[in-house]
Amino acid sequence: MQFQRSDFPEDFLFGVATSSYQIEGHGFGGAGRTHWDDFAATPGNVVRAEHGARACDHYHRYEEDLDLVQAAGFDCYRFSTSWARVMPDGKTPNQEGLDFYDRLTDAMLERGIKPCATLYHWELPSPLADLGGWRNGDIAKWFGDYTETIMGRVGDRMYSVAPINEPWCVAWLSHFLGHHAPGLRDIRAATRAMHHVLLAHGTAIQTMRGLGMSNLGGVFNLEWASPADDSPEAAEKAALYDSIYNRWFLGGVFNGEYPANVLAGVEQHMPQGWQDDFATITAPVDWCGLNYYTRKLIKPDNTPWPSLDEAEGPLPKTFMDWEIYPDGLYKFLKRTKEDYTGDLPLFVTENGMAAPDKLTNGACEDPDRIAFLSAHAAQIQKAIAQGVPVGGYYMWSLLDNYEWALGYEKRFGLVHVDFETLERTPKSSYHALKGALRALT
Ligand code: GCO
Repeated sequence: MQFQRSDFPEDFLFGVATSSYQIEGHGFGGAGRTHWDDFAATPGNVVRAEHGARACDHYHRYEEDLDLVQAAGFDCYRFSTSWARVMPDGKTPNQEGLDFYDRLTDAMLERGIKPCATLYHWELPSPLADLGGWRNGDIAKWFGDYTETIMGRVGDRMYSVAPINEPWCVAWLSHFLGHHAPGLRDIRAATRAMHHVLLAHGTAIQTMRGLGMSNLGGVFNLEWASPADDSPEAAEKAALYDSIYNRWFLGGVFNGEYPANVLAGVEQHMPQGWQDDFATITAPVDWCGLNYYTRKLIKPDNTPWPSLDEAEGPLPKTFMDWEIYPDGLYKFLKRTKEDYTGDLPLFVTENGMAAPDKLTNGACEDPDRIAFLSAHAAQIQKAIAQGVPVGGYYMWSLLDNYEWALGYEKRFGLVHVDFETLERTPKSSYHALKGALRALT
């Protein structure tokens, strides 16, 4: 690694992230069916129709996995709780599920790891999907009830909590582009989901305040949009991409407004009285999390609004075919502070890359990942040097895992997982991080 702990402020936190459906093994512990199980069972949606029933079997192997988090020297473990494990029908508590998160929390604390929870990382219980899922405005209340149930059990031991992982993915990716569950391609459904996901976020924040909790935040995925050429049309399309992807969600939560260039097209689909919801959506948070992976080049095409066409970029790419653009992380940290969050601490809550990693003689060399993390860490240092209050850097991901519609072949882990034997093997990036994060003596 080209950085070490001492290059960052003294209280800067290093962490590693995972999510429930991607690693736990949803078939265990009495969890209920989710819309991801339904999506994956529909041919054509997911590579080889792979699903999360067993995944990394973290449900049974969490102690071994947390040993790895601890041994690397991470301060924080960003994990998620599954709504369908806690409430299989979306509404009724499942003791087995609550007990699991209780054990998991204590196992982190026993190892000196700070528990950083996310309450929704995409596994909507199928019975709630039957009721319209994110299209139904009642979801904010259902989500508030779920928040109360899970945080009523483990909230006293959380270091930090964010309600929703990546609202853009919950709404646009899943209801307009149709790439994630529930796989809809419907502008009205997408619009409602874009609003309801933020209403659910605010409702959960208020619920947790009611439980006396603090250190609550929001986690947003941001993608830098660059025009593919110098034309005004490309600039306009890139601005639209930026608004749909980034500004809608940050603007809603931090400024209580949606960008005009998106609202102009979707206002007709908004639920009645949507403006009144900003009182809840803007419930004050204590920090803001940014998930950052790549940028997009947006073409000046004539596709009907709001379709957006991407051009092939010239930069080196990861196994996801995503351009490696560390500058974007710096730009977002700076811009988020300037336009949305002011002095609020920012956290890079996800950053990492997929590679076709293989075991050779029991070892897994991933020099590209070491270079990727080093380059992004340098951009965080640059932002800090310029006065942006960045409080931590969390890598995606601890383990190779279920990469949603792309199944198990896109390996993001610092630790290699053999999906036949479930054996874990730390990659060279894990060892390099362990060296970089060694406590200063
Ligand atoms: C995401 C998700 C993860 C993905 C990762 C790589 O935040 O998009 O949190 O579930 O696996 O981002 O695509």
